[in-house]
Amino acid sequence: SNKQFLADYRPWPFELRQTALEFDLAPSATRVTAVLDLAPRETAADLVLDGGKGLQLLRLAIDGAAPDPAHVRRDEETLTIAAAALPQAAFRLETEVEIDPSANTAFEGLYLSGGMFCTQCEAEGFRHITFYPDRPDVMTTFRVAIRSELPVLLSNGNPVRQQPGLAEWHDPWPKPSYLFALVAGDLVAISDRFTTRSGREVALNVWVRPGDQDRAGFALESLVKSMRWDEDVYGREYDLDVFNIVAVDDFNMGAMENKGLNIFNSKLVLASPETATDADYERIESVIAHEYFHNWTGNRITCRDWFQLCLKEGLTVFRDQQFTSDMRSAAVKRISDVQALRARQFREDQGPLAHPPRPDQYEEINNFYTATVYEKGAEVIGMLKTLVGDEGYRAALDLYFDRHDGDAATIEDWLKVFEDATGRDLAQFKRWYTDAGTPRLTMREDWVEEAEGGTLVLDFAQETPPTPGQPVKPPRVIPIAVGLIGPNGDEIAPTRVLEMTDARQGFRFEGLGARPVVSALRGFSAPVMLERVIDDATRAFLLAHDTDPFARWEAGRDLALSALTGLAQGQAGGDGYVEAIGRLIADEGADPAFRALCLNLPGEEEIATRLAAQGVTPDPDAIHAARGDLARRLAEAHEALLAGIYDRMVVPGDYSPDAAAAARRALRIAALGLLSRIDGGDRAEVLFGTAGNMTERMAALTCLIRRGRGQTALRILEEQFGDNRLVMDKWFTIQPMVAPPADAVEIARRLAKRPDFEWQNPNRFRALLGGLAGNHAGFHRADGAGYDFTADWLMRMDGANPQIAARMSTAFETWPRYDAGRREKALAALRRMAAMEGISRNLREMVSRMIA
Ligand code: B3K
Ligand code: ZN
Repeated sequence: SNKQFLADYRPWPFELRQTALEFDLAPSATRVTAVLDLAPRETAADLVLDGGKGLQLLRLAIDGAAPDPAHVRRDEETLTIAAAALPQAAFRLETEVEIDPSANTAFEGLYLSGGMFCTQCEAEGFRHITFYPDRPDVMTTFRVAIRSELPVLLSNGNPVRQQPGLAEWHDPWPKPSYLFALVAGDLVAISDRFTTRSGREVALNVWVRPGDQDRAGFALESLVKSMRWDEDVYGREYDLDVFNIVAVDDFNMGAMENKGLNIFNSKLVLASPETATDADYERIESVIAHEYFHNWTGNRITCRDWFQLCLKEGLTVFRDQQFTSDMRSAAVKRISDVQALRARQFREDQGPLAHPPRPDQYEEINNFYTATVYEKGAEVIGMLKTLVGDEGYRAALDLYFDRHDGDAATIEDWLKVFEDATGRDLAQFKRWYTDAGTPRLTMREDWVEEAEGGTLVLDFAQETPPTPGQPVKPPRVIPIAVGLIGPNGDEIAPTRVLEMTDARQGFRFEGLGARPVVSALRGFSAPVMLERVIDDATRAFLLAHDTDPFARWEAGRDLALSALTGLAQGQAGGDGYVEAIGRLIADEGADPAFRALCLNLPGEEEIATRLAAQGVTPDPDAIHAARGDLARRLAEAHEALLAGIYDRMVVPGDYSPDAAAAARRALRIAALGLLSRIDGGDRAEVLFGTAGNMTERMAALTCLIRRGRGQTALRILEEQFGDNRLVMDKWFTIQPMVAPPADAVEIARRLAKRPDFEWQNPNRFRALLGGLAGNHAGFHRADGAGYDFTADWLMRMDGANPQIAARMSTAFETWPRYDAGRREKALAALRRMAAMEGISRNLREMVSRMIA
């Protein structure tokens, strides 16, 4: 196999002093000339350059002369020039290659999307453009010339020359090849200006296809907010004269932080009230921020090697989460981040794909852009900040920027700045980076009544189940934020952070009057699964009184999950939950967004995950029925309250995507979702016909489909938006996702036959296959039809775009938790994929890890 190991890291034996590139663009025959100024660091090293199969080498020269062919070796992935053919001192290497962007269906390297040239180089796409040391620790300045008749020609850095048919760009900031970008097309910009704190004038442009300008404004505003925030909160300024963002329709992921030229999936740029939901707006704002923040955490300071990916991704996610908390509601943001972490990262950690935030081996690095590297990577930084405090964090970050600007750094470098800035020893803390798995934290309470008042002892035990390749897990440092609430509902001890370092550890709270109720793991202070003995009455008490919004929400969540896991196993229950929710939604003083979060029942996948963590085999059909049942009971019990909310939470005036308006809509549609279980869908039908915004229309459509009366609305949406790709992606997703489980596969099959199922477009493919995978009981249909349908499409996609096939294969990652019948069918599908002739390295690695 092609496995790479962290332990094998060696610096590149050459110094690269500058890179000059020249592109002659043509759809099927683009010429790329690369001039690399090199110098050997060690004597007698061969020069090994990365270069994919698609590069046709036309010319090779060292200091102007062709080397002796006997010293040049080409294989499928590299071009090697023997040390014997290299000068002892600085030399200039020149190559010219021809590539075919029109044949590039993998969307990695230089490719075409709707007639426009664009690039995606992270992680290892640059080697499909030219021969190069395509590794993040080789950083240099770039000069780029682009020849093309297309009107807009962009690359990184500052423009040097713009004339018809030619543009030249210079990027003065040394960067690795993965941050290179080029765009050429018939584009228009909406523009603004930004003056940095120290007075640099920056031109801001969001480039879109003609006609899309009126949907790009929100992205541009989000950029300005991000630039200001990074100055205010981290003291980080922008460092070029222009900042360009380009929207493209064919893109493998969300967006890319190329220096000065961010390239975005169009779904993360284009938004209007009629086409985008509140969630879309919030996501656009946070991804624009994320990519912008990479300018410092990723670009100015990059990663030494790809094992260190969470150095830039975990930190940048942490920063974008802070940004969104500041722009919107911190409480709501924290709760939704935890929900997402559990849905994606805990799921990953529980299954065969578990890996540490800093893996130490991989076959295909693109398979490691995961929830563990990103979201858990961010959680680890949150814990660090909790442990060292806000000031310690700020001092460490200042030191990080100071010490490592211009570096390709490591997790060791990162931890060292925290140690140096705060004096703390982080040796044990480092396990969060190197060990996989979600710790199970058990809490036991002991109350000792004494003469001068009682003592509460909290006993914690931590244990992390084995993960692939890591059978034994030593204890970690776990910051546990705890508060105490008195019997009358008043907080009697404010939040205190307990630092657990041992496998078992007790903490005492002395001099207490009466026995308090413990609010544990406030703010979700560590990414662990907390288990405690607690009854429904205490949970309801916390839901009513906890002062920590996360812990308060969590109490309600726990009530719901204990009801649902019981119901899914044929037990009775749920009355306590129904009652507690009634009190909460009647509380007009509570934040509408918070009430909405409490009203939304846990999804079926989350219920399955909870059952699996308890050692119970989840039954998808029973889970589906249990959830439907509890939703109906909630609606019946609180019909009048919910109807009142639905009628009152109308947002007056023009649509605005701000947090307050979005919160009212969220509560309104949460009420609608429940009411539609008992009103036959009548309210939803009215709302679909009258709402002026996509948030409410999609919510209404969901209810209608669930009630089996979505056909008319689906037809209307298609008539209105048939030529809008982003809306039609939603249309493709919602049908298999919300359909009754028994119908989901047939619906997906029928949709896949439509001419507008342009499966090579990643968004469209993800819409359909992701929609089906999002229907828990539908995907896990007992006869294996969901598995087979998905596997067939993954194999087809693998031939065109291995990254997308591999990414979507994670639909299977939970297979070991189900019953023998389902396991056998899922495994058969995985084996069928593994046996496919010509399978990509990407998909092969994923399926073999899942089968192992
Ligand atoms: N750094 C890119 C992700 C690249 C994914 C390559 N397979 C976007 C981001 O995290 O900001
Ligand atoms: Zn990122």
